Amino acid sequence: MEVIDQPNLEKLNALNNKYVLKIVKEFVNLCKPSKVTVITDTKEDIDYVRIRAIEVKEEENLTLEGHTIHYDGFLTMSNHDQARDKANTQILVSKKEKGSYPWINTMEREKGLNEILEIMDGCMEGHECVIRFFCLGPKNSKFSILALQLTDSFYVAHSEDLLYRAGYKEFKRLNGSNDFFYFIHSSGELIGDPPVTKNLEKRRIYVDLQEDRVLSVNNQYAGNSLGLKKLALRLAIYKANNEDWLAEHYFIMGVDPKGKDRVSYFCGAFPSACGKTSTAMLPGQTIAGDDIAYLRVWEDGYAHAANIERGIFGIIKDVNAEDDPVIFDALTTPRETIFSNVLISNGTPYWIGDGRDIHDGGLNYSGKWNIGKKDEDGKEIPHSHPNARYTIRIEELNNIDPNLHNPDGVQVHGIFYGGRDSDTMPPVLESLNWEHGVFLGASIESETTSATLGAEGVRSQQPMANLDFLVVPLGKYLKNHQKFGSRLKYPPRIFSTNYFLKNKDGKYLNGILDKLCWVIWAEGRTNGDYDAINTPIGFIPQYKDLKEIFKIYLNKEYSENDYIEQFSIRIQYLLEKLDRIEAMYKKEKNIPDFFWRVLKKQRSELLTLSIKYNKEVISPFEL
Ligand code: SPV
Ligand code: MN
Repeated sequence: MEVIDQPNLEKLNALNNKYVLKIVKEFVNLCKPSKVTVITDTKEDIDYVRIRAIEVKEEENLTLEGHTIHYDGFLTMSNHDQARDKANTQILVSKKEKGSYPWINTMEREKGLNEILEIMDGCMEGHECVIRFFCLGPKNSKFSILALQLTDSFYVAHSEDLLYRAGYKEFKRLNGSNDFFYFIHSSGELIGDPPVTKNLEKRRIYVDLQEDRVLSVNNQYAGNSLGLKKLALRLAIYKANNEDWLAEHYFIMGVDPKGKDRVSYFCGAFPSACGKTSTAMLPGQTIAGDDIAYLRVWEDGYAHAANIERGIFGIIKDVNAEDDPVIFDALTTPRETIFSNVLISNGTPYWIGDGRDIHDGGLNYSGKWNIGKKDEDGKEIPHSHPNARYTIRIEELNNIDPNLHNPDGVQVHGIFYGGRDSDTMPPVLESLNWEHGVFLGASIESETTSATLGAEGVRSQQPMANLDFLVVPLGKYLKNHQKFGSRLKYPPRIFSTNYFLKNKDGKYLNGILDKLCWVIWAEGRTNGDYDAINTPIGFIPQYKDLKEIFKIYLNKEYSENDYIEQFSIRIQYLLEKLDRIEAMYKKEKNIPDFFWRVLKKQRSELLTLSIKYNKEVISPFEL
């Protein structure tokens, strides 16, 4: 490996880990970078990554100190690298398993490896490859999993620095063990200025469960490229479901109700672009994580959760001073921040829904941009991509939760599941028990958004908002959830939320900050503060409690009419939803019995209700 000079080799050798050396040798020989640089946990090494990202033009400095812009590849509005590529993300499995799970892209391992290793042959030619070491989860804790990343993208290496905990020292503590995940990434051949992936048609992300590794090539978008994000989540889901813990698409937040001397921790899973980060960032509350958490059964009888990350890769669309004041403030003040795929004019970033008039002119992911610019297919190119993002450290925020790095994680009191649902589920509801809660999570539906490639606005089932990342059969995943709860003395209460309910005229029934009120109600429920109305679909809030919460937290008059519109039980819609859920789950063998039990009970109780009241929509005041 003559591409590694002596000082870099010494950094590798100091780890005393033959397995690390073997991986480095194998992939340096295959990918053929012109230079290899090893990044330890020192400031000097970390600064080097940031400086090189600018030098190689993967990022460019903006006016505010610490702000940079990065672009991902773009050809047209439907052919680009601005979102996760589901079709080319494959789980490598045995011949026998291939095609046996309806929701998982599977490929025969040998075939997949042959294909991707061929694409990766020489993929780093002319590039510098960086080797980075990280720790998923707090260091020195039951949650920690170590991760090794090789990449020829300084944007990827820099993003990981903002998003993950440095782990070179942790690797030293491994004492030569091979117990870690590893990720090989290459942007592949680059084109243009700024340089972006040229061969998007050869983009591949192959998950090799057998070796605890993911190989990713010909992409830059973080959801495809960053090993530690959604690629590691897939490996962790496999591990968790074959052990006894959970690896989930959860935020973690501390909920701090006014005038009550306590903070209760909540997790929450929402499909992309359904209000997940803005829930975790609600004013007056604290954020301990915005995307991925590991949960374990703890000695105190609670589930404990830890954020595997330490930063946020958030959707920037609709972040403005009014609706997301905390994030907006963070993004408009100097601090280390990577903007991606937004419009830049005179060193200032602009994005959709930023509360300003659309700025005409500047540079965006399509190059030089003006209002009205169209792609090759005649489709209008928005100034900022709907899935444009920002990357920051949670430590930069003043709403950071003090337990972000606690090796014991936090005690989980409640879990939210939500989707983008315009007509069926009420804004908030509490499950009847743990199994019913697992059912609630398993039956999230959501109208698709711009966070993945493909059509927008199509309703799909999104169990636990984790289906995109599932690598074990759904039945096994649900069973693991059920068992997890049954081992807890105090299982978290489970809540479903829906921020997207609309009236007959297609108008949203809730303001963007109303979600604070649902969160406060849920927190109160976990502490016995509020009674609730028992319905076939779960416990719903009483009007008087919401009226008070809206007044205290938003200074808003919450009317009886609002309540009736939002919390009426829409029997026909709910029954149709059950039919869709049943049809989906019937496609999979070995769905646990409890799931069917809950579904049948809910259907028969809804039918009984509709007969009793002889109507399809029942006001909560009548229940
Ligand atoms: C999501 O889409 O759920 C994200 C961003 O958190 S990505 O990294 O693309 O997964
Ligand atoms: Mn996510």
